Amino acid sequence: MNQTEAQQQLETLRKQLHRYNYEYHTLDKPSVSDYEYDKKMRDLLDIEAEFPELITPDSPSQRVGAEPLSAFQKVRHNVPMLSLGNSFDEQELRDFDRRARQGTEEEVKYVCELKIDGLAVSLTYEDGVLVRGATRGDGTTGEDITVNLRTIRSIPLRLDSPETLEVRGEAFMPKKSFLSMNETREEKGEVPFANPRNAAAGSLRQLDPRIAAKRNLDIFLYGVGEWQGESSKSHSERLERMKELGLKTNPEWKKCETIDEVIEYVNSWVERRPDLDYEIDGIVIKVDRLDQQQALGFTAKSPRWATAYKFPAEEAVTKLKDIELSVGRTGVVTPTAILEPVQVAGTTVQRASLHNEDLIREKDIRIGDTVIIKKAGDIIPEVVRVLDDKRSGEEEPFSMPEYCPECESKLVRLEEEVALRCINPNCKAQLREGLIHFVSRNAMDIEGLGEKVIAQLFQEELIHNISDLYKLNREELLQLDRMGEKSVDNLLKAIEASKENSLEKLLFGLGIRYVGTKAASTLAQEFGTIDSLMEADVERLVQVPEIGEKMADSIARYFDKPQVTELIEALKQSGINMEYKGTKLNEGPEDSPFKGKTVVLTGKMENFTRSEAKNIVQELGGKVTGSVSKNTDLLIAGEDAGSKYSKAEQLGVEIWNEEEFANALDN
Ligand code: 1X8
Repeated sequence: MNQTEAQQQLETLRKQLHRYNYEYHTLDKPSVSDYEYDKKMRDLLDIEAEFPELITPDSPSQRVGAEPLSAFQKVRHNVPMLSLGNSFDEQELRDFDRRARQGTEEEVKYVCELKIDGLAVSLTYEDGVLVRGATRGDGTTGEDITVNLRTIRSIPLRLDSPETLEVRGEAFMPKKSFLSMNETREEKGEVPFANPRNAAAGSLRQLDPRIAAKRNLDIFLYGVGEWQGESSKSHSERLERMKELGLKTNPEWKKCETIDEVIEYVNSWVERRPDLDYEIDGIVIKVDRLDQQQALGFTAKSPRWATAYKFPAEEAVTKLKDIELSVGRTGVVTPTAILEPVQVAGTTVQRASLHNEDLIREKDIRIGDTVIIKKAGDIIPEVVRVLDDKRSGEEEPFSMPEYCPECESKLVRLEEEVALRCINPNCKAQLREGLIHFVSRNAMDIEGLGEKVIAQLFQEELIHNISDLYKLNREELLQLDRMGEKSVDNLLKAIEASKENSLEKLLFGLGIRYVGTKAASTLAQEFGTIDSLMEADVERLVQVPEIGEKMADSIARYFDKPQVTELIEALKQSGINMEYKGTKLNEGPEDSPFKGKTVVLTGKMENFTRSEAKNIVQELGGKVTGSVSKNTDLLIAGEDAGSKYSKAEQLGVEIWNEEEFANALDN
């Protein structure tokens, strides 16, 4: 066989194997026996062994890479991978529907899909060839786990058309595979995985792809990050098109014309859920039309055009052994129930937050009680109620202490709050919790500094506040339990790297009351440096779109504190970046009518779609927001404008019609 013949044979074999693979793993409908498949694969391997120069990355022989990696590379998602807002009951679904209809000012149809309980991943295809697979990570940056994802047989290495796109989906371990794998693990004396999701995540986090290859993982793809030349107009069209390309989509999705149909779909799955061979934790509801999705847009965390309905939580009965107190970063003292360990929804639960004293009173929870617990949103354990008839009389009522369990200063109850707070700014617990927040993913993102390590750092008095973090040295860290040379080196690297973070990460990390990630970004963009933010007074702060009075007040008061000024100074001394590094808001041309203005769009226009109008305003330096407030400079109203119009009139906001908008553009 010469090279040309080999090339031809390889192409034929690869096409056939690709097809068989797709039929078996994606359609679940094999057309040939395992024997025939194996034989073709052997032929392919033989030819590739003879002509290694003809091996391509999308060859069916190339699922398992040869060598383990030493680490995963970070991957930035071009389009962030967001999480979904939750709905827990029918009313919340109806609220979602109402917001969608009000936001679009149109009728809205939905697509309902199963919410797979696995690991969110992204797959990038260039000209139809799989080039990258990544984890969601924090939504902005994930890890490149291409080598592991390639081992999942339902992931095509090549699409049926040379498309360039990034699709998203959920990798998971089928229940059957999970049960048999755990059986084997237990036989071998290995620790079993707690649930299929952990098993899937653990498998994909292995540096050696041979491990993932053995784990029998699967995938359902359900969304698109980017798609060059995409023609779909709706999410349902997208799902159809993805399937045509050979991407595995979940077959159970349904188009629903009304929220009542959505609710019916949701209820039907509450019952059918146990029959599936994979775990689902809810139903995802998405606005079908893509133009409506675009009009609804996003909050800081999630799309406004989708929601995740979470199934009611599983409950369990256990004993409440004790109530422990902890002090949070804002000084709030929270009681936590210590429970007899019990399995709920796939994990062992031994603690549950009791929130505050009022709640303990209300539910009459006593130490020694038998209680029902559940996981709210299937994640956070809580005590539902006490089983009174199980009482022996020995149970002890609980009352909150008068003094801080950490620093012993007197606790106070601030006006209108149920919480008790420690207001000692030097309380060790608050500083410790503040540091835990400071290093967390959305804040300074310092990996390797877990809660246990931080607790030790305070215990050993190696750290007294946030700025001490940047003064830690190797020797000090090596003293700590479970910190070897390698973890210490990695930690020091992570601390060093965090100095280069853009300003918004620091702002969020400082833990200023009411300042979440979105506000931190807005402030960083608006002020550019921490110095100019610190100079801003409340009056200046409220001029920033989306910064309300309460937040402005909190920010100004925060930076007024001498210990804060000292902290910022110390952080500067340690070389922490205090500038915004992201792209500046588009400032637009000097003579733009929208420059620096906050604009709201409403109603239907004849010559512009909502998103065209939005893009134009943004290009010209305007900021488009969703609702009218006193910060709004201009409302552009098309036909059938509703409540936004009357609100703008009330507030005396300038209002333009389509003609005035078009004229402004002409000028
Ligand atoms: C997460 C999930 C989505 C879907 C299914 N399972 C999930 N775990 C779906 O859309 N069918 S969407 C999603 C997200 O956007 N975070």
